[in-house]
This record gives sequence, structure tokens and C-alpha cells, in this order.
Amino acid sequence: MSTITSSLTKWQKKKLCSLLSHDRLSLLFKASVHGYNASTFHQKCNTQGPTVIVAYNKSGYVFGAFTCKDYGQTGQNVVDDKAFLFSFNDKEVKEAPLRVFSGNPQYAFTDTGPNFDSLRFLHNNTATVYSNHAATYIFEPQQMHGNDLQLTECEVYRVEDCGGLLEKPWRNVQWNSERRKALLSIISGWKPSVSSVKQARILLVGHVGAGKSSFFNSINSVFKGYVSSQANTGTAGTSLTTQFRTYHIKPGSGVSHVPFALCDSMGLEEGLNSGLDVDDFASILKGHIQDRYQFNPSMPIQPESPHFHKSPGLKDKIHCVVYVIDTSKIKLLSDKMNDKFAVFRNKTNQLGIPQLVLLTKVDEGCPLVAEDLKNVYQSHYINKMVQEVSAQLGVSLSAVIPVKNYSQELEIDPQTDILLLNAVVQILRTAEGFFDDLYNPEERSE
Ligand SMILES: Nc1nc2c(ncn2[C@@H]2O[C@H](COP(=O)(O)OP(=O)(O)OP(=O)(O)O)[C@@H](O)[C@H]2O)c(=O)[nH]1
Ligand SMILES: [Mg+2]
Repeated sequence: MSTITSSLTKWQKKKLCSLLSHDRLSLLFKASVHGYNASTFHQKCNTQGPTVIVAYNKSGYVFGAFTCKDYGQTGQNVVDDKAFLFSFNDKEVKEAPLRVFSGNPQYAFTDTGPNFDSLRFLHNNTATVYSNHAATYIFEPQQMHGNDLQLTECEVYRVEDCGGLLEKPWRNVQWNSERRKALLSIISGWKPSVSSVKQARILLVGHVGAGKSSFFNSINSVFKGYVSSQANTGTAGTSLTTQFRTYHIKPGSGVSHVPFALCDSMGLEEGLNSGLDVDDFASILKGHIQDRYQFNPSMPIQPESPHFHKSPGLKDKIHCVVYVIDTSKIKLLSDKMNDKFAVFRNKTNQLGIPQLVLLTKVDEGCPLVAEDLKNVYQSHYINKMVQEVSAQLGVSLSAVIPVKNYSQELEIDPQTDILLLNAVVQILRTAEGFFDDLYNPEERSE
């Protein structure tokens, strides 16, 4: 998936959220990516419930319109007594944001497009806004947009309620230092049930920017005792990781043995000849691809490649595939991306490799979790996303594990460690299935 990122700064997002009295904004449409036109706007934004359109100009104004009604393409005036226009400016931090309600709620907007009468966004399918302050919503143009009608960006967000906390957590986690120690001891005491294999090889796959490399960094950090960023992470349009990497983690944190290696791959993308290729994926699973192989999305690895392992042993194969998915992107995964996941899952099933799903960025997904990670199994929103991804990918609920990676922290934190270590324990238990299955070799297909 080409990653679409919000142009809102943290400050702007906070301001907008408090203006909307909601705490979750899910990006649906971004004009610089999808085009300044009404037809893609409708494709992405119709029947999404409450939304907010946000326009940006060079003069530092962030302005737009909220409606709690659906966009459609009926050409009708939509009645919405909650709709309003808003504006605030980066340079006037102390100024209260402007909020203008419609003088006539019968005519909140026309749903042929984001057309709020006094402000018509994507005007004539261009990066401009048409402004008529004397129409349904009455405002001072200088205050609304500084008379700068050329847009540098225009986005639409679904405005969601994160649904608060469930009465009881749906999984029990002990959040104390004894548990952290116990988890470390479970991990260091684990070993594959086949003596020729010393470490489980775990492959991380998922869409671009899902947090695959960050997951390795985070696990490495737990064992180091400080936040480490060995693997390159960040956001780019396409996968930042372009090499196949096998990371062996040095023992630490009182642990003498780390019985697994994490393999990091290139992100999945929608298009043909982009992102991780399914043939390369199959070669990794079978143990043919060696550390530091440079992926070429337009051509899978060839047997002549110096990084092609011609006769891999059991220890070189992948013993567990972990699909890494950004919690906030689940609803945004396109059909093409879901199809790609299905192809990858099929391949993995054919080879009899157990699989599970890591839901990353739970802190970004739910503000209650960002506030206190201990809310992770009590958050309505995370619970809903776990169910959604389980249905979407066709994995059981018990195979979906929410985590938060270290992303901006400098020091490790006991709660984050516990959630990460829990995930490792689940991964190892899942990998165990691979070795257990070897007792029925006739059921496996290569
Ligand atoms: N808040 C938050 N940010 C995260 C989390 N995990 C990853 N990130 C951030 O998300 C961005 C992408 O993370 P990466 O680890 O580079 O993603 P990736 O899956 O390796 O992406 P590619 O290599 O490009 O396919 C980085 O800026 C990370 O800091 C998380 O759990 N919480
Ligand atoms: Mg990466």
C-alpha cells in the first residue's frame, strides 16, 4: 500500500480534535495523492458518516468543514444542524479557532462534492477553494483563510469515536516487573523441539510503514535495556526496507540465550512489480534467500544470485510468519492489498508454516491506549480492530496480537516491554506448531 500520511502537525491535530470533541481522525482522502477532483473524492468519502474536510494554504491557515452526514452523489441539499466551517492559523497559536454554523441548517451542503455553499472545496476540480462569505455561512474572509484561496493540500478525515473502555479487559495481562522477568525467562527457556535447529526463524511481512523494522528494533531494545535503532525505520512512499535482513539478537536483560531470529522484509505494495514479490516471499519461506539480499521488485531472486541458498536446511527455513499491520490502516486496506495478503497466506499455508498477526501502533489507534498502555485490552476500538483484522485476513482471534513499538522514546518502559515480550511468547508458541508438525511429514508439501 502506498502509505498516505496526514499533513496535520501534532498541534493542528490536537486543535482539530478538541474542536470536533472527538479523539480519532481516520484519513480517507488526500488531494495531493488522489487528485483534486470530485470523482475520487466521492470514491473515498461517500457513505463514511461524520467527516471533516481540511484545507491548507501557504498563509498558514488550516480551514475546512465538518458534517455529521454522509456524502453521496444525489445532488441534493443536505440537512445538518451540526455542520460547521472552521479555521485556525499556525501563526496565531493563542487565538481561539473560528467556528461558523450554517444560517440555514436545511442547506448545510450539496453532496455533489464538498460544497458548503460559502466555501466550496476542490472548486472546478482544482487546488482552489471558492469563497463566498455572504452565503449560508457568514464569516470574515481574512479570518477564515486570509484571502488566500490557493490550496497546498486538502484532506478528508472520518471522525470516529474510539468508543471508550470495555468494562473488563478481554485478555489478562499482568503489568508488573515480576511478569516481565517471567516472560524473559519463558523466552530464554524455550527451544525448538528439533535438535538440529537452535533458533526459530520468524519472518515479518506487511504493508509499507506497518512497523516491521520497528518491531525488530523494539525487541532488540528490550534485550539491550535501552532503545536501540539498528534497523532503519521511518515513512516514505515506498518501502524503506529494501534488503532482506536476518537479525540475531544479543542476549541481555539477564537472559543467556535468545532462541529466535527476526527476518525483516520489504513492505507489500498494491501494484504489480512493486513491494515484496510473492515468488521472493516463497523463496524466503523455503530458506533460499540469504541475509542482505537486495530485493528487486521487478524480478524475483534467480538461482544464480550469490544470495541464493541452493540447498537450505531446516534451520534456514521460516518457522513462523508474522503479518504486521498498522491498527489505524486496517479499514484503509484496499481490496488489492487484501488480495495480496490472501495470496501470501495461501503460500504460507501450502508450506505448512504457522502464522499470526501483529497489530502495531495501538497508541496511535486509540488515545486511551496512548495515555495508558495498560488500556490496550480494554479499548473498545482495539477490540473492534482485532475482530476486523481477524475477519479480513481469515485468522482466528487468538492469532491477533496488539503491540506498541518503541518509536520516539529514548528509554525503555516496563509496560511496552511486557506487551512486546508477550508478543514474542505468542510467536514462539506459534512457531512450535511448525516443529510439532514435522512428526507428520507426509502432510507437508514443499
Ligand atoms: N506511534 C507508533 N509509531 C510506530 C509504531 N511502530 C512503528 N512506528 C512508526 O511508523 C513508521 C514506520 O515504521 P517502520 O518500522 O519503518 O515500518 P516498516 O514496516 O519497516 O516499513 P517499510 O520498511 O517501509 O516497509 C516509523 O516512523 C515508526 O517510528 C508504533 O507502535 N507506534
Ligand atoms: Mg522496514
